[in-house]
Amino acid sequence: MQTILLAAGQGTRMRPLTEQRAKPMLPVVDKPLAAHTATTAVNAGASRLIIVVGYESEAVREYFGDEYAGVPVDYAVQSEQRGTADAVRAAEPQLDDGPFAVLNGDALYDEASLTQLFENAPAVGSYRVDDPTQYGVLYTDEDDTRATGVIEKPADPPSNLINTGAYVFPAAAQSWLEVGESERGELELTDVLERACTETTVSAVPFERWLDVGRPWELLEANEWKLEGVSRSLDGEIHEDANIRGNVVVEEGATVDAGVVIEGPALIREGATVGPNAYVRGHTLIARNATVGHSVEVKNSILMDGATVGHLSYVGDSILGRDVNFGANTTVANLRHDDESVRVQVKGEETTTGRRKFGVVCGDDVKTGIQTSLNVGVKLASGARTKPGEVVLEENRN
Ligand code: TTP
Repeated sequence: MQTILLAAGQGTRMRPLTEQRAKPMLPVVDKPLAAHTATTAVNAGASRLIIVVGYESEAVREYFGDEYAGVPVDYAVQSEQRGTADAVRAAEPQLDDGPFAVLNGDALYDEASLTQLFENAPAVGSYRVDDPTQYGVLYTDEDDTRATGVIEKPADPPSNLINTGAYVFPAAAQSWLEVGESERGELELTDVLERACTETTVSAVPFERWLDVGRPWELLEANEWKLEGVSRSLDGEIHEDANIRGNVVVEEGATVDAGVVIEGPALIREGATVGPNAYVRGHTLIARNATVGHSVEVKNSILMDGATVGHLSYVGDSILGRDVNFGANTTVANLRHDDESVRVQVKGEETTTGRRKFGVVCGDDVKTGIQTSLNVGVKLASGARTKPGEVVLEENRN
């Protein structure tokens, strides 16, 4: 199945993590987010990938090259991010005259479901949720096996099956890509889905697992998901006094010093150093050349390449961008005293994460002064600085 992977978006809701990179290139365990999608797609039957690039495209091209997971890779450029139908239109000249799949490069799918999608074409992936009002919702027939339409964020949803953004369109849809602007001013692929539903039978394939990674806490969820799949493998240099529990991967070239406790699932990548006397708790990714130093506790967090938390710190449920440096004793709050879900500003709007525990999000090159206190849900823009002893209660400090 020829498969278009959409990876041109600006990822504005994911800022500051996307200030300097495309969202599909954000790290999820051992590879970029879109590489998980691409691998799953190939295992499910994608015979060829056409990746639509636009925003910060160089790194995408560099990573995927001209072959990935044994299938050829081509690129289409969407110079202006005008919407998903426009992105597919950019790729259309490269399609052969058969049916084609379209997947979001910022979503995780499970392989069995994607296989079902490819085998039941034309098809759209659906996912059952309790409250569909904030999603695109499918109209379906009585037994939910056929999609008959789609509606965005309805107050009165026609079903609790939402659109996963995974489609297989019939060949004829190649000539249906010129759609009008939607209410939000974008050219939407859901309009092409609507047309497919009227012209042909579109299966609604129920997905067992699916995650749309649009906002920072969803990147933590993506890592939580994919860390569940790691098997214990200790290839780095590990001090005999370190205590490694459960499914922990310490890659060759990583160092774990004396007195360290690591609880899985966790991944310590090549060039990273942990300890002495550090505590790394479950669902943590310590990426390449990152440092977790003496008396530092890190839990359920992502430290991107080169990030350093050197001394006497607590980092919980947080994402630290590339080359972030936390001064000694920088401490992150990840729980509200009233036990409510942590809220984060997303494009200027206070948004609930739905998580009882969520810490901070730091763009690349953030540096905190010693004894900085960071409140729950704080975002620090790339390159931000804090003073020694500073208490950061608010968002988006520059
Ligand atoms: P979105 O998540 O809707 O858009 P985005 O990635 O730009 O993020 P944000 O809304 O936070 O700014 O996009 C869904 C998928 O489609 C995603 O994989 C990116 C891709 N896309 C394009 O390739 N081109 C586009 O013009 C748009 C809008 C999205």
